[in-house]
Amino acid sequence: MNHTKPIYVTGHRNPDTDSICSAIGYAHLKQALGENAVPARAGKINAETKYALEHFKMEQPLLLTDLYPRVKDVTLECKIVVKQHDTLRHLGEVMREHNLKSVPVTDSKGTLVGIVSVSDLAKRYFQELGMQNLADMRVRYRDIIAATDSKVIVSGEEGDTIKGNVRIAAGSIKTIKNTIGENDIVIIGDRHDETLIDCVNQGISCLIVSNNGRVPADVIEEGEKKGMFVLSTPYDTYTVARLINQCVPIRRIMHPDPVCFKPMDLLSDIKGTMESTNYRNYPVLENGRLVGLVSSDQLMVPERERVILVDHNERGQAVEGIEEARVLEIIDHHRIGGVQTSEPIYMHSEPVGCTATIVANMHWHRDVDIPPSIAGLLLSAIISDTVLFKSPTCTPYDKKTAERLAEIAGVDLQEYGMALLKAGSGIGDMTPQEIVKNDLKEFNIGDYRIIVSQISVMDPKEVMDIEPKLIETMHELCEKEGFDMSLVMVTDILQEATYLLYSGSPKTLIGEAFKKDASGTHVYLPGVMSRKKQIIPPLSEAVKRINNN
Ligand SMILES: [Mn+2]
Repeated sequence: MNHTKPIYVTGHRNPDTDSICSAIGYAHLKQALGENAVPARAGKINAETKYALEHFKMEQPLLLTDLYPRVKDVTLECKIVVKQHDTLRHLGEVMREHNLKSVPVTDSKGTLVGIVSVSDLAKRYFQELGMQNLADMRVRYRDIIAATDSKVIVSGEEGDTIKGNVRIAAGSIKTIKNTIGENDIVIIGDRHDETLIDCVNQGISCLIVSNNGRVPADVIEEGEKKGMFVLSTPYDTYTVARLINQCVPIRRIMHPDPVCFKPMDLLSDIKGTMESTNYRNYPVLENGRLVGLVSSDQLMVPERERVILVDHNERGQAVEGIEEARVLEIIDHHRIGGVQTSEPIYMHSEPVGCTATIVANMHWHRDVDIPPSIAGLLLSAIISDTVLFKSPTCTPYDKKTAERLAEIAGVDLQEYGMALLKAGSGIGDMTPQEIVKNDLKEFNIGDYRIIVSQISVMDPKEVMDIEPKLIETMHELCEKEGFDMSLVMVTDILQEATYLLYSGSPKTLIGEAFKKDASGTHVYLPGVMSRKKQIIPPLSEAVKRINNN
């Protein structure tokens, strides 16, 4: 399998700054090591990340909505097309030369008008016994001339399609006169009697003399007068007749208006159409332009997208369709949430404050320089994940890495750090839905499906003022998506504390986990800033205790 497609490096859904910046940073490392890696994102960029990208003049990574295999993933490039007015002879040559089973057919402007297959050609071969109907097939004289390698002794009206029937002049003159009629195309051998001129005088449109036969002067003279074709071919009569049959334009045997697909069609969506139509190949069109073919055989084994996950490892947090993709590597700093792969993978997990810390040091361990703009992004991720080193998840390693990155990026750590956090801290014009879904992660804890969102603010009052509205939205979200609980962490960066809002059941879980009175809609947790270190572990422990009782 040749890997022309890139490896996507992506963070989790509802991406935070670490998920975006570590994807960019790790893709940079892979590229530097010679791999075709492309940074991607599994969702919309938040205000804080936007600030970082703009500050360091970096582009947003490519949006990956899902990893389900699409038509574009199995489309074969198609360089060979035939024109609808080309002959079957040309088609046969093209198919033989390129070993093709089907060929798309275009008009003279290059627009797709049909598709033609080997079986169409075979069908035509068995039908060609009745040669007389060639007139209906709109065969052109010039194609006959080319196909039979004829020398044009007298030229009739070029560009015309043939009108009469194709006849072989054989036997007595009487028989011949009885068989041929006006406008016919007559194939004749090298005869030394009056047959040739007699044929011309029947008002035929084309006389083809086989075996390079002699053409008498009176035939040429009369032919010119009548404005008909007189041709001389090196082939014998039988061969000429067969070659004329191959002059039928492709248009006559192709499938017009073929079933076409678009590059972004999901393979799962086109399977049914393929089964019901049962063709071998289908053209793929993008904006009406032919981009390739998709074969029904390929559908069975599409090449899976290759991805590297950064800043997450749980399926529920990964981009949709991850089960259809091949995960090559995981670079992360979260709990291992039940990873299962079908083959060995590279996994780099460290209990540090930020994925970007791991990514930066991987560069240095491999002697790969980090450009200032990427250093700036990795730094932004560390500031964001550790809330400027205040989060309990922050390690001295994160701090040391951040200091080194700040130097490369040429920014003042404290000054830039506060500006970044401030950019991401206001709720601005966010709707309750957007707040509830901000940096949302799904966790399976015991038998419970729990979603935990987090919003970091300088002034929690702004969010807590609309608490009833948020609780209502959280309740609706649980009902709609089937979650047991929805939690929202409203984290006060300055006070280093979190208001934990909750909706759903069992509410006893909150009281059990945080040893607080959980009869209301939120608990206040001083010193709590980290979801993965201070929210998820106590919830897991509480679920275990509840289950044991
Ligand atoms: Mn992270």
